This record gives sequence, structure tokens and C-alpha cells, in this order.
Amino acid sequence: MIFALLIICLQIFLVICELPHSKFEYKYSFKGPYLAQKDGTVPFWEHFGNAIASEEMVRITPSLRSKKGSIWSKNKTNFDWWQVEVIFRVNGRGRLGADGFAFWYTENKGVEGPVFGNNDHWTGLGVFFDSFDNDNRGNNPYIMAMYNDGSKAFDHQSDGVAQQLAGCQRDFRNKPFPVRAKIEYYQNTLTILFHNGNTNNDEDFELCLRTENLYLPQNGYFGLSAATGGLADDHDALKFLTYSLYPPGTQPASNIGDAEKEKFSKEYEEYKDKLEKQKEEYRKDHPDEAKRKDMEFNPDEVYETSQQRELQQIFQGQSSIFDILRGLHRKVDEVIGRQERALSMLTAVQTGGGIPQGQGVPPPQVGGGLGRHEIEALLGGQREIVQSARDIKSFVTDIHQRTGTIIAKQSEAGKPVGSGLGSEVNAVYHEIKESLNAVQRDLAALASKSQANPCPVQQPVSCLTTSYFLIFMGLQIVVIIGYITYQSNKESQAKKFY
Ligand SMILES: [Ca+2]
Ligand SMILES: [Ca+2]
Repeated sequence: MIFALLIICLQIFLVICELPHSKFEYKYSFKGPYLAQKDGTVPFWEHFGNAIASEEMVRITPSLRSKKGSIWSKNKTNFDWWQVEVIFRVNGRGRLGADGFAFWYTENKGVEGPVFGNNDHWTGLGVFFDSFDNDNRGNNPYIMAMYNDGSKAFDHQSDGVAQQLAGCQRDFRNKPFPVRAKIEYYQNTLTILFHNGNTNNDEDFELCLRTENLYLPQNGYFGLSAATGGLADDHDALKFLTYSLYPPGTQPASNIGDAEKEKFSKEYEEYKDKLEKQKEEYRKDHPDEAKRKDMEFNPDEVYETSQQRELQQIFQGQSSIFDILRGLHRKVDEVIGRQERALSMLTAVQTGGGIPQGQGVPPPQVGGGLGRHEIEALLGGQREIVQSARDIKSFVTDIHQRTGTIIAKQSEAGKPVGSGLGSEVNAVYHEIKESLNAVQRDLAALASKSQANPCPVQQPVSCLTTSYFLIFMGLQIVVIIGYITYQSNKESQAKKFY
């Protein structure tokens, strides 16, 4: 039992011992922030074609048609084995993208060409992230490794299916987090691990391919390239982290002695102190400038965080709600006050007491004043008065009309012939004339009869003679005319006073 345990421990020890020693190689790496310098260059790297370097990433191609770009390390490697972790994004609006993204380890730096933005016939390793399915097998996006001794041209038509060392079908487009590939070349074995970008967990790598007995150039250049075609994606490299790998016990010994190390650290401490002192002096001499620089270096003090902003917004919202509530409270108090006053007035009315002065609309006088029936009587009287006034008015109007008619008639009265009084007088004259004629005719008939049978002469008795009769009749007519004239004058005199 103890023997078995010892064997297991020994195996674990051997495995641990077999793990290579790794060293970060900053001259073969890039990462943000401050990835690119102000002039757009990346330290220890150079980029070509449509590639653009920013502070956070290198956009190897933008998502525009037919673009090609690349970035290459300036120096050839000076180590045998290595591991590179590439963190990148391939994003595009289309359901399909093109063409793809490539990692290179080649004897010579690449130039622009047809293989994902790089030249054909390279010498070394190419790892392709092929987005577009040229052979229409429905197996893209696809990750594959291809070794070239400089003799082969990449076969796009078949997506290099016969040329690959190995590969795996993985989707690397439009992922929530950047995708990652760990490409390790150690003791002639190539291992590619892939992180699909669905999480941000550093441990979520899975094996894509492993191929042994691969003999790459002893030293070479690292590079990334990408290309777009009819379809286009953004191909963005966020980090390129290179580690040199050494079998246990072969890692380069530090060529700095302990004494020298101590000397350097002492110098560093002295320099640090000096820098701090200079900073303090600068602050004293230029307080405004120092404050501005502090703000630049500590943006947290100037800019609020999202939590602070949220809290600020909540506080503002609550303050405004509080203001509104205070306003409402004041108005409710006012309403209650009015109600109370109205209630007291009503009570006063019901008890027949006095009404408090100066409180809006005066209430109807009750108690010592007029009663309701009296007011109604008053109103009735007023209505009657109004009616009487109306009657009087119509009466006056009638009188006015009549007066107008009378005046018109009076003005016409002076005319010799016409209607009115003159015509009446004429009619009377006419009647009198007719009567006189009838009397004359009767008298003539009597005279003719008396001539045939003469009256016996009776001496002192005598009949009425014709001349006496005519005189009598003439006097009568004069009297009638005089009366009528008098009557009409009297009437006209009376009408003038209307
Ligand atoms: Ca393809
Ligand atoms: Ca394919």
C-alpha cells in the first residue's frame, strides 16, 4: 500500500517536473491599454495594409469589402519553443462572414497576398480561422493548422481540407466576449486550445487540435493577418501574448548577480524617493497645474461611477417627490380651512345668528330682514310695474301714431275737393239740394192743380206764398251750414291738444 502511494507521488512529481518553464516575451507581445503609441505604431511590431492600431486593439481589417491587413513582429524569435495566446474578435452584421483571420509563425515576414491577407508559399506555420465556406460543405467557421515548406499554395476552393495538419469546427464570430486561441509549439508538438468567447472565464479553453513531430523553422516572425471579400467582418486583435517555453532545467539563468540586483533595487528606491520629492515641489510651485494633472490621472475623482450617478438620480427623484408632496399638503390644509369656515357659516345661518363679515359672497338676509314671501311679493310688484310700463309705452306709441294720422289729415283738410270734412259738407249740400228740388217739384204740381181748380177766394184768409217758403228754406240752409262749420272748427281745436 505504501509502495503504491510512493509510486503515485513519484509520477505526480515527474509530471510537475515535465511542465515547461515559461517566460513572458514583451518584445513579441502587444496588449491594451496604450497598445498603440500616439503616432499609431505598436512597439516591437509593424502593421501593413488596412490594419489600424488603437489604444485598445489592432483592427486588422474593418468590416468593408475586399480589405487586407496584417501585423508582424519586428524581430525574429530567439527561443526554440513558445506559447502564444491571441485574444481577438470577428464581428460582422451578416449571418455569414468572410474571409477569415490567420496566425503566422514564418521564417520570413509576410507580405500582402491571397491567404487571409498574407502571401502564399510561406515557410512555417499558418493557423487559419476560416469564416467562409468555399467548398460548401457546411463546416465553416473552421479552425485549422497548415504547415508549408514554401512549396504549396493554399487551396481556397476546398478550404484547404487536404492541406491541413488538423482542425476543428468552431464558431468564433459575433461572440459576447472576445474569443481566444492558445497556440503552443513545444518539443515539436503543436497544440491549439480554443476559448469560444461565450464566457469571460479564463479556464474555459478546450482542445481544438494536437499534432506531433512538427518541425518549424528554428526562429521566425509572429504575425496576424485578415482579409474580407464580398462579405466583411471586423477582425480585431485585442491581445497577443507570447511566452517562451523551456524544458525544466534549461531555462536561461538570470545573468544578474545578487550583489548587482541589490544595487539596482537600491538605485530604484533612491530614484523613486527623488521622484516623489520632485512631485511635491512641483505641486507647491504649480498648484493649479497639479490639480489638473491629478484630475487627468484620477478620472474617478472627476467622473462619477454608474452607481454614484444612479444614487444621484434616485436622490433627485425623491427630492422632487418630496416637493410635490409638500405642495399637496399645503393645498389640502387650505381646502380644510375653507371647509371649516363654510361649516361655521352654515351653522350660523341655521341658528339665525349674525353672519361674519368679509367672507366671500354675502349670504341672503334672514332673521331681521325680509322674508322669502315678502321678497317674492316685491318681485311680483316689480314685474307688474314693468308690465304697466310696457302697457304705457304701447299706449303712448298708439297715441303717437294716431297723432301722426290726425296731423296728416289736418294738413289735408285745407284742400277744396277730396275726402274728409269737405266731402261730408258737400254730401249734406247735395242732400239739401235734392230735398229742395223734390219740394219744388211738389209745389209745381200743386200750382198746376190750383190753376185747374182755383181756390175759392177767401178774403182775409190766404195760403202760404212760394216766395215766403223759399226765403224760409234759404234761412234754414244757412243755419245748418253755419252749424256744421262751427262743429268742425271745434273738433279741430280739440284735436290740437291731443
Ligand atoms: Ca474559406
Ligand atoms: Ca468548408
